[in-house]
Amino acid sequence: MTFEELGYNKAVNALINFNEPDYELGRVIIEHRDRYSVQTPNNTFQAEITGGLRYTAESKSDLPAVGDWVKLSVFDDKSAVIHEIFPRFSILERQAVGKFGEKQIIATNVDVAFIMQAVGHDFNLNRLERYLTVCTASSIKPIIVLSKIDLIGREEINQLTKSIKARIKDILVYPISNQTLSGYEKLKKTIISGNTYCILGSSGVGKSSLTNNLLQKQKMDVNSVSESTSKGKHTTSHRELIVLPEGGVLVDTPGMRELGITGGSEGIEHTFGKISILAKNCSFNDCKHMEEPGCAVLEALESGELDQASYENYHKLKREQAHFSSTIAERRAKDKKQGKLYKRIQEEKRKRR
Ligand SMILES: Nc1nc2c(ncn2[C@@H]2O[C@H](COP(=O)(O)OP(=O)(O)OP(=O)(O)O)[C@@H](O)[C@H]2O)c(=O)[nH]1
Ligand SMILES: [Mg+2]
Ligand SMILES: [Zn+2]
Repeated sequence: MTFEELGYNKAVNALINFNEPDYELGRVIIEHRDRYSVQTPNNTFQAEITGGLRYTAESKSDLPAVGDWVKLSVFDDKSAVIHEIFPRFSILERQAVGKFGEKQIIATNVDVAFIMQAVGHDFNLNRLERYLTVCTASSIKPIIVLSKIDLIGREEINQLTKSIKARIKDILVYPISNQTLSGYEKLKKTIISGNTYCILGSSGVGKSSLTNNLLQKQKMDVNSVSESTSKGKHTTSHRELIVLPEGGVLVDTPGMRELGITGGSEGIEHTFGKISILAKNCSFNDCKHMEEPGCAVLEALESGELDQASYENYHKLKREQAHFSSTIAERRAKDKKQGKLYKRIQEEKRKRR
Protein backbone atom coordinates (compact mmCIF):
# COMPACT_ATOMS: atom_id res chain seq x y z
CA MET A 1 0.00 0.00 0.00
CA THR A 2 1.20 3.54 -0.73
CA PHE A 3 0.53 6.67 1.33
CA GLU A 4 -1.64 7.93 -1.51
CA GLU A 5 -3.77 4.79 -1.35
CA LEU A 6 -4.16 5.56 2.36
CA GLY A 7 -5.55 8.99 1.52
CA TYR A 8 -2.45 11.14 1.55
CA ASN A 9 -3.22 13.92 -0.92
CA LYS A 10 -2.42 17.59 -1.56
CA ALA A 11 -4.62 18.80 1.29
CA VAL A 12 -2.76 16.54 3.74
CA ASN A 13 0.62 17.40 2.31
CA ALA A 14 -0.04 21.09 2.80
CA LEU A 15 -0.25 20.45 6.56
CA ILE A 16 2.32 17.73 7.16
CA ASN A 17 6.03 17.88 6.60
CA PHE A 18 7.11 14.51 7.90
CA ASN A 19 10.80 13.75 7.94
CA GLU A 20 11.71 11.94 11.13
CA PRO A 21 13.73 8.77 10.74
CA ASP A 22 12.93 7.50 14.26
CA TYR A 23 9.19 7.67 13.74
CA GLU A 24 6.59 6.45 11.30
CA LEU A 25 3.65 8.22 9.73
CA GLY A 26 0.33 6.40 9.98
CA ARG A 27 -3.42 6.93 9.80
CA VAL A 28 -5.99 6.09 12.47
CA ILE A 29 -8.45 3.59 10.97
CA ILE A 30 -10.41 2.49 14.05
CA GLU A 31 -10.95 4.07 17.46
CA HIS A 32 -11.31 1.44 20.20
CA ARG A 33 -12.14 2.11 23.83
CA ASP A 34 -8.55 2.52 24.99
CA ARG A 35 -6.44 2.16 21.87
CA TYR A 36 -6.38 2.86 18.17
CA SER A 37 -5.76 0.79 15.06
CA VAL A 38 -3.28 2.70 12.95
CA GLN A 39 -2.44 1.86 9.35
CA THR A 40 0.92 2.53 7.71
CA PRO A 41 1.78 1.51 4.14
CA ASN A 42 3.25 -1.76 5.40
CA ASN A 43 1.43 -2.64 8.58
CA THR A 44 -1.54 -2.27 10.94
CA PHE A 45 -0.57 -1.36 14.50
CA GLN A 46 -2.48 -1.38 17.76
CA ALA A 47 -1.45 1.90 19.33
CA GLU A 48 -1.84 3.72 22.61
CA ILE A 49 -1.22 7.42 23.09
CA THR A 50 1.61 8.91 25.13
CA GLY A 51 0.81 10.11 28.65
CA GLY A 52 1.74 13.61 27.54
CA LEU A 53 -0.86 13.59 24.81
CA ARG A 54 -3.49 12.32 27.24
CA TYR A 55 -2.78 14.92 29.94
CA THR A 56 -2.51 17.94 27.68
CA ALA A 57 -5.78 17.12 25.90
CA GLU A 58 -8.33 19.76 26.91
CA SER A 59 -11.24 17.99 25.28
CA LYS A 60 -11.99 14.85 23.31
CA SER A 61 -11.21 16.74 20.10
CA ASP A 62 -7.54 16.79 21.11
CA LEU A 63 -7.39 12.98 21.11
CA PRO A 64 -6.92 10.87 17.98
CA ALA A 65 -9.97 10.30 15.77
CA VAL A 66 -10.67 8.09 12.76
CA GLY A 67 -8.97 9.68 9.76
CA ASP A 68 -6.14 11.37 11.69
CA TRP A 69 -2.57 11.29 10.49
CA VAL A 70 -0.31 10.53 13.45
CA LYS A 71 3.34 10.24 14.39
CA LEU A 72 4.17 6.77 15.67
CA SER A 73 7.03 5.06 17.42
CA VAL A 74 6.92 1.37 16.71
CA PHE A 75 7.67 -1.42 19.24
CA ASP A 76 7.29 -4.52 17.14
CA ASP A 77 5.24 -5.44 14.08
CA LYS A 78 1.98 -5.14 16.06
CA SER A 79 2.26 -2.40 18.67
CA ALA A 80 3.10 1.28 18.57
CA VAL A 81 2.67 4.53 20.45
CA ILE A 82 1.07 7.70 19.07
CA HIS A 83 3.17 10.78 19.87
CA GLU A 84 1.45 13.47 17.90
CA ILE A 85 -1.69 14.18 15.88
CA PHE A 86 -1.03 16.19 12.75
CA PRO A 87 -3.30 19.14 11.90
CA ARG A 88 -6.57 18.14 10.23
CA PHE A 89 -7.65 19.75 6.96
CA SER A 90 -11.28 18.95 7.75
CA ILE A 91 -13.17 17.84 10.85
CA LEU A 92 -16.58 16.27 10.45
CA GLU A 93 -18.25 16.79 13.78
CA ARG A 94 -21.64 17.03 15.42
CA GLN A 95 -23.00 17.99 18.74
CA ALA A 96 -22.41 15.12 21.18
CA VAL A 97 -25.69 13.34 21.86
CA GLY A 98 -27.11 14.27 25.25
CA LYS A 99 -24.25 16.66 26.04
CA PHE A 100 -25.18 20.12 24.98
CA GLY A 101 -22.28 22.38 24.01
CA GLU A 102 -19.91 19.47 23.46
CA LYS A 103 -18.66 18.27 20.12
CA GLN A 104 -18.08 14.77 18.88
CA ILE A 105 -15.78 14.05 15.96
CA ILE A 106 -17.20 11.68 13.35
CA ALA A 107 -14.09 11.59 11.16
CA THR A 108 -11.20 13.84 10.15
CA ASN A 109 -9.39 14.62 6.92
CA VAL A 110 -12.46 13.79 4.87
CA ASP A 111 -12.70 15.20 1.33
CA VAL A 112 -16.21 14.15 0.36
CA ALA A 113 -19.29 13.05 2.31
CA PHE A 114 -21.90 10.78 0.78
CA ILE A 115 -25.13 11.81 2.45
CA MET A 116 -27.32 8.77 2.06
CA GLN A 117 -31.11 8.64 2.24
CA ALA A 118 -33.24 5.70 1.23
CA VAL A 119 -36.33 6.23 -0.88
CA GLY A 120 -39.53 5.78 1.13
CA HIS A 121 -40.06 6.91 4.70
CA ASP A 122 -36.40 7.81 5.28
CA PHE A 123 -36.52 10.51 2.61
CA ASN A 124 -36.60 13.94 4.23
CA LEU A 125 -35.53 17.27 2.74
CA ASN A 126 -35.18 19.03 6.11
CA ARG A 127 -32.73 16.37 7.23
CA LEU A 128 -30.79 16.67 3.96
CA GLU A 129 -30.36 20.40 4.61
CA ARG A 130 -29.13 19.61 8.11
CA TYR A 131 -26.49 17.17 6.83
CA LEU A 132 -25.45 19.61 4.12
CA THR A 133 -25.03 22.34 6.71
CA VAL A 134 -22.75 20.16 8.82
CA CYS A 135 -20.66 19.16 5.78
CA THR A 136 -20.21 22.61 4.30
CA ALA A 137 -19.39 24.04 7.73
CA SER A 138 -16.50 21.54 7.82
CA SER A 139 -15.38 22.33 4.23
CA ILE A 140 -16.35 18.85 3.09
CA LYS A 141 -17.92 18.42 -0.33
CA PRO A 142 -21.36 16.85 0.04
CA ILE A 143 -22.87 14.43 -2.48
CA ILE A 144 -26.39 13.09 -2.02
CA VAL A 145 -26.88 9.37 -2.52
CA LEU A 146 -30.45 8.18 -2.88
CA SER A 147 -30.49 4.45 -2.06
CA LYS A 148 -32.89 1.52 -2.52
CA ILE A 149 -34.16 2.80 -5.86
CA ASP A 150 -34.97 -0.81 -6.78
CA LEU A 151 -38.07 -0.35 -4.59
CA ILE A 152 -39.62 2.34 -6.80
CA GLY A 153 -40.15 3.17 -10.46
CA ARG A 154 -38.16 5.46 -12.74
CA GLU A 155 -40.82 8.18 -12.60
CA GLU A 156 -40.73 8.28 -8.82
CA ILE A 157 -36.92 8.44 -8.80
CA ASN A 158 -37.03 11.47 -11.09
CA GLN A 159 -39.61 13.12 -8.85
CA LEU A 160 -37.41 12.71 -5.76
CA THR A 161 -34.32 13.99 -7.55
CA LYS A 162 -36.31 16.97 -8.81
CA SER A 163 -37.62 17.78 -5.33
CA ILE A 164 -34.04 17.83 -3.99
CA LYS A 165 -32.76 20.06 -6.79
CA ALA A 166 -35.70 22.44 -6.38
CA ARG A 167 -34.71 23.08 -2.78
CA ILE A 168 -30.94 22.72 -2.82
CA LYS A 169 -28.75 24.48 -5.36
CA ASP A 170 -25.71 23.01 -7.07
CA ILE A 171 -25.82 19.58 -5.53
CA LEU A 172 -24.94 16.23 -7.05
CA VAL A 173 -27.56 13.52 -6.55
CA TYR A 174 -26.76 9.88 -7.26
CA PRO A 175 -29.67 7.43 -7.17
CA ILE A 176 -28.39 3.91 -6.52
CA SER A 177 -29.45 0.41 -5.57
CA ASN A 178 -27.18 -1.76 -3.48
CA GLN A 179 -29.19 -4.71 -4.65
CA THR A 180 -29.18 -4.34 -8.44
CA LEU A 181 -26.06 -2.10 -8.45
CA SER A 182 -27.98 0.34 -10.63
CA GLY A 183 -26.28 3.77 -10.54
CA TYR A 184 -22.98 2.34 -9.28
CA GLU A 185 -20.93 3.18 -12.37
CA LYS A 186 -21.68 6.91 -12.02
CA LEU A 187 -21.07 6.95 -8.29
CA LYS A 188 -17.81 5.04 -8.63
CA LYS A 189 -16.49 7.69 -11.02
CA THR A 190 -16.57 10.26 -8.18
CA ILE A 191 -14.26 8.11 -6.06
CA ILE A 192 -10.61 8.77 -6.78
CA SER A 193 -7.35 7.58 -5.27
CA GLY A 194 -5.91 9.86 -2.58
CA ASN A 195 -9.31 11.11 -1.44
CA THR A 196 -11.24 10.15 1.68
CA TYR A 197 -15.02 9.63 1.63
CA CYS A 198 -17.40 9.32 4.53
CA ILE A 199 -20.88 7.78 4.33
CA LEU A 200 -23.48 9.50 6.51
CA GLY A 201 -27.14 8.71 7.03
CA SER A 202 -29.77 7.13 9.25
CA SER A 203 -29.61 3.53 10.35
CA GLY A 204 -30.67 1.02 7.71
CA VAL A 205 -30.28 3.18 4.59
CA GLY A 206 -27.58 0.90 3.18
CA LYS A 207 -24.24 2.49 4.15
CA SER A 208 -22.54 -0.79 4.96
CA SER A 209 -24.11 -2.47 1.91
CA LEU A 210 -22.48 0.20 -0.28
CA THR A 211 -19.17 -0.20 1.58
CA ASN A 212 -19.14 -3.97 1.08
CA ASN A 213 -20.05 -3.69 -2.58
CA LEU A 214 -17.28 -1.16 -3.25
CA LEU A 215 -14.85 -3.28 -1.27
CA GLN A 216 -15.99 -6.43 -3.07
CA LYS A 217 -15.99 -8.15 0.32
CA GLN A 218 -18.51 -8.68 3.14
CA LYS A 219 -16.44 -6.76 5.64
CA MET A 220 -19.10 -4.73 7.41
CA ASP A 221 -22.10 -6.46 8.97
CA VAL A 222 -25.31 -5.69 7.14
CA ASN A 223 -28.67 -5.90 8.81
CA SER A 224 -30.23 -9.21 7.80
CA VAL A 225 -33.48 -8.80 9.72
CA SER A 226 -36.53 -7.56 7.82
CA GLU A 227 -36.91 -3.81 8.07
CA SER A 228 -40.18 -3.69 9.94
CA THR A 229 -38.82 -5.68 12.89
CA SER A 230 -35.39 -4.05 13.02
CA LYS A 231 -36.63 -0.54 13.74
CA GLY A 232 -34.18 1.56 15.69
CA LYS A 233 -31.55 -1.13 15.65
CA HIS A 234 -28.09 -0.07 14.59
CA THR A 235 -26.07 -2.69 12.80
CA THR A 236 -22.78 -0.83 12.50
CA SER A 237 -21.53 0.22 15.92
CA HIS A 238 -18.16 1.76 15.15
CA ARG A 239 -16.55 3.94 12.55
CA GLU A 240 -13.93 2.38 10.35
CA LEU A 241 -11.66 3.69 7.64
CA ILE A 242 -11.39 1.27 4.73
CA VAL A 243 -8.98 1.34 1.79
CA LEU A 244 -10.83 0.49 -1.43
CA PRO A 245 -9.26 -1.87 -3.99
CA GLU A 246 -9.92 0.48 -6.91
CA GLY A 247 -8.62 3.57 -5.10
CA GLY A 248 -10.06 5.92 -2.50
CA VAL A 249 -10.60 5.57 1.22
CA LEU A 250 -14.05 5.12 2.74
CA VAL A 251 -15.34 5.67 6.27
CA ASP A 252 -18.50 3.71 7.11
CA THR A 253 -20.34 5.18 10.11
CA PRO A 254 -23.09 3.95 12.43
CA GLY A 255 -26.50 5.36 11.59
CA MET A 256 -27.17 8.64 13.34
CA ARG A 257 -30.43 9.63 14.90
CA GLU A 258 -29.27 13.15 15.64
CA LEU A 259 -26.84 15.36 13.85
CA GLY A 260 -26.65 18.42 16.03
CA ILE A 261 -25.30 21.60 14.44
CA THR A 262 -22.01 22.97 15.79
CA GLY A 263 -19.66 25.71 14.67
CA GLY A 264 -20.36 28.96 12.88
CA SER A 265 -23.18 30.03 10.60
CA GLU A 266 -21.26 29.69 7.26
CA GLY A 267 -22.62 26.17 6.81
CA ILE A 268 -26.19 27.42 7.09
CA GLU A 269 -25.62 30.41 4.81
CA HIS A 270 -24.11 28.15 2.17
CA THR A 271 -26.79 25.46 2.35
CA PHE A 272 -29.58 28.00 2.21
CA GLY A 273 -27.89 29.89 -0.62
CA LYS A 274 -31.21 31.12 -1.95
CA ILE A 275 -31.98 32.90 1.33
CA SER A 276 -28.47 34.38 1.52
CA ILE A 277 -28.83 35.82 -1.98
CA LEU A 278 -32.31 37.22 -1.27
CA ALA A 279 -31.06 38.73 1.99
CA LYS A 280 -28.83 41.10 0.05
CA ASN A 281 -31.99 42.97 -0.95
CA CYS A 282 -33.45 43.29 2.56
CA SER A 283 -33.86 46.90 3.76
CA PHE A 284 -31.86 46.29 6.91
CA ASN A 285 -28.34 44.88 6.88
CA ASP A 286 -28.99 42.89 10.04
CA CYS A 287 -32.42 41.69 8.91
CA LYS A 288 -33.42 38.46 10.64
CA HIS A 289 -36.13 37.75 8.05
CA MET A 290 -38.76 37.38 10.74
CA GLU A 291 -41.06 40.41 10.55
CA GLU A 292 -38.92 43.32 9.40
CA PRO A 293 -40.36 45.72 6.81
CA GLY A 294 -38.71 45.53 3.39
CA CYS A 295 -37.51 41.97 3.95
CA ALA A 296 -36.77 40.38 0.56
CA VAL A 297 -36.86 36.89 2.07
CA LEU A 298 -40.39 37.35 3.42
CA GLU A 299 -41.45 38.80 0.06
CA ALA A 300 -40.11 35.74 -1.75
CA LEU A 301 -41.93 33.56 0.74
CA GLU A 302 -45.16 35.43 0.06
CA SER A 303 -44.83 35.12 -3.72
CA GLY A 304 -44.04 31.42 -3.46
CA GLU A 305 -40.55 31.87 -4.88
CA LEU A 306 -39.11 30.55 -1.61
CA ASP A 307 -40.24 27.25 -0.13
CA GLN A 308 -42.04 27.60 3.23
CA ALA A 309 -40.54 24.38 4.64
CA SER A 310 -37.04 25.44 3.68
CA TYR A 311 -37.58 28.87 5.30
CA GLU A 312 -38.74 27.24 8.54
CA ASN A 313 -35.85 24.78 8.53
CA TYR A 314 -33.44 27.70 8.03
CA HIS A 315 -34.70 29.35 11.21
CA LYS A 316 -34.67 26.09 13.12
CA LEU A 317 -31.02 25.41 12.28
CA LYS A 318 -30.12 29.07 12.94
CA ARG A 319 -31.64 28.87 16.44
CA GLU A 320 -29.83 25.62 17.12
CA GLN A 321 -26.52 27.04 15.97
CA ALA A 322 -26.95 30.22 18.06
CA HIS A 323 -27.85 28.14 21.10
CA PHE A 324 -24.78 25.95 20.61
CA SER A 325 -22.48 28.98 20.25
CA SER A 326 -23.82 30.64 23.38
CA THR A 327 -23.44 27.43 25.39
CA ILE A 328 -19.84 27.14 24.23
CA ALA A 329 -19.20 30.78 25.17
CA GLU A 330 -20.77 30.27 28.60
CA ARG A 331 -18.70 27.17 29.17
CA ARG A 332 -15.48 28.97 28.22
CA ALA A 333 -16.31 31.91 30.52
CA LYS A 334 -17.02 29.50 33.37
CA ASP A 335 -13.77 27.59 32.77
CA LYS A 336 -11.86 30.87 32.70
CA LYS A 337 -13.45 32.02 35.95
CA GLN A 338 -12.63 28.71 37.61
CA GLY A 339 -9.09 28.92 36.26
CA LYS A 340 -8.66 32.38 37.82
CA LEU A 341 -10.10 31.20 41.13
CA TYR A 342 -7.73 28.25 41.14
CA LYS A 343 -4.75 30.51 40.45
CA ARG A 344 -5.75 32.90 43.27
CA ILE A 345 -6.03 30.04 45.76
CA GLN A 346 -2.64 28.72 44.71
CA GLU A 347 -1.09 32.17 45.08
CA GLU A 348 -2.58 32.68 48.53
CA LYS A 349 -1.33 29.28 49.62
CA ARG A 350 2.15 30.20 48.44
CA LYS A 351 2.04 33.52 50.35
CA ARG A 352 1.03 31.78 53.54
CA ARG A 353 3.97 29.38 53.35
N1 LIG B 1 -34.05 -3.13 -1.45
C1 LIG B 1 -32.88 -2.65 -1.03
N2 LIG B 1 -32.45 -2.97 0.21
C2 LIG B 1 -31.25 -2.49 0.60
C3 LIG B 1 -30.45 -1.63 -0.20
N3 LIG B 1 -29.34 -1.29 0.49
C4 LIG B 1 -29.43 -1.90 1.67
N4 LIG B 1 -30.56 -2.63 1.78
C5 LIG B 1 -31.02 -3.43 2.93
O1 LIG B 1 -31.25 -2.55 4.00
C6 LIG B 1 -30.86 -3.13 5.23
C7 LIG B 1 -29.86 -2.24 5.97
O2 LIG B 1 -28.66 -2.13 5.23
P1 LIG B 1 -27.27 -1.75 5.92
O3 LIG B 1 -26.25 -1.68 4.81
O4 LIG B 1 -26.96 -2.60 7.07
O5 LIG B 1 -27.62 -0.27 6.44
P2 LIG B 1 -26.68 0.74 7.26
O6 LIG B 1 -26.94 2.09 6.70
O7 LIG B 1 -25.26 0.27 7.25
O8 LIG B 1 -27.29 0.65 8.74
P3 LIG B 1 -26.56 0.95 10.16
O9 LIG B 1 -25.27 0.19 10.18
O10 LIG B 1 -27.53 0.46 11.17
O11 LIG B 1 -26.38 2.42 10.24
C8 LIG B 1 -30.30 -4.50 4.87
O12 LIG B 1 -31.31 -5.46 5.07
C9 LIG B 1 -29.94 -4.38 3.41
O13 LIG B 1 -29.97 -5.61 2.73
C10 LIG B 1 -30.95 -1.31 -1.51
O14 LIG B 1 -30.35 -0.57 -2.30
N5 LIG B 1 -32.16 -1.84 -1.86
MG1 LIG C 1 -23.94 -0.14 8.76
ZN1 LIG D 1 -34.83 39.88 5.52
